Amino acid sequence: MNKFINLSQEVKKAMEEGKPVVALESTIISHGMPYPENIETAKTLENIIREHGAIPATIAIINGRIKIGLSKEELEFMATSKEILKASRRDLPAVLAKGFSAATTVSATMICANLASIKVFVTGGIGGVHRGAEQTFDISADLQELANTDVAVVCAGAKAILDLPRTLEYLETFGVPVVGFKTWEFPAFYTRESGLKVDYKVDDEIEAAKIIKTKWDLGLKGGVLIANPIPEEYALDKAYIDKAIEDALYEAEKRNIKGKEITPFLLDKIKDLTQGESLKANIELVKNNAFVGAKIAIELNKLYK
Ligand code: PSU
Ligand code: MN
Repeated sequence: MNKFINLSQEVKKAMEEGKPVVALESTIISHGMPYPENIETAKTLENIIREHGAIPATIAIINGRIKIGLSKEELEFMATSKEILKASRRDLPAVLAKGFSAATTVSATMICANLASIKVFVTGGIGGVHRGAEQTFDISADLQELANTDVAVVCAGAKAILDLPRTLEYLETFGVPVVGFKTWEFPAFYTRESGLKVDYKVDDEIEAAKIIKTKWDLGLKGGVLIANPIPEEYALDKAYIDKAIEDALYEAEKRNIKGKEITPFLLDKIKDLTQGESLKANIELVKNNAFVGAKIAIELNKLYK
C-alpha cells in the first residue's frame, strides 16, 4: 500500500476478504453541509452501503495522512473543525508534506481511492464547468480527474449552479462515458431533468458494472460517470430552485467570491434561500447514490473475481 495511506480496520479487512468497497468523499462533510446534518448524513451513507452488502470508505486527509475509512472521532473532526482545507488534485502534495488536514473533493477522492484500488465512489454532484467560464476559466478539477483516473463515480449529475451543457461537452472531449441510471436525461442534482440527454441508459447495476469493466479492459484510462437522478419525491421544483440559484450566483458575484470558495458559498446561500429545502434534497440524493453505488460495487466486484 502507498506510504501516505492509512486504512481503517474495517476497510483493511474488507480488502483482505475481497469484499466490495465504496469510497465516499469528505468535502461534502466539511464544506458542503452544515453541522449536524453533515455528520448525520456521513454516518447514514456509510450505513446504507453496509446494509446493502458493501463496505464504506470515507476518505479524508488528517494531519498529513490519507485516511481510507474514518473512525467515529475522525468523522466528527471532519464535520466540526474549522481548520480543514479543501483539497483537489493540486493541493495533495502540499497538504501531505506539511501535515495539514483537508477534506477531499471528487478529484482528490478519486486519486486516493485509486491508490487504494477502490473502483467505485459515491458523491452528491460532481464539479464542472462554471457559468461564465469563458471569462473566469473556472472549470472544476473533477472533470480532468474523470478523464484520467480509473474510478467510477456515482452522482446525481451536476448542480444547476454550473454550465451543464459545457460540462457535458468537456466530458465528451475527454472521453468520459456518461451513463444514465434508469434515465435518458442528465440529472441536475436538485431536479431529475436538465433538458440534456445522456448517450446511454442502463437499467440496472449489472449493466453499469459491465460498462465500467469494459472501459478498463479496453485499456482506456479514466472514470465512468453514473448519473443517478434524485428520487421523484425529493426533487425540487425547477423554477423554484432555478430562482434560488440565480439569486445565489448574483450574491456571489456581488461579493466577489472566487475559486474554491464558490461552490461552498453557493450551496450555503441556496440552503438559506430555500429555507433548508435544498439541503434536504441534497441529503436524499446522496443517500440514493450510496444505495446505487453499493449495488454497482457488488456487481463490479463479481466481474473481477
Ligand atoms: N457537490 C455537492 N456538494 C459538494 C461538492 C459537490 O453537492 O460539497 C464538492 C465536491 O467535493 C466537488 C467540489 O468535488 O465540491 C467541487 O468544487 P470545485 O467547484 O471548487 O471544483
Ligand atoms: Mn473551481
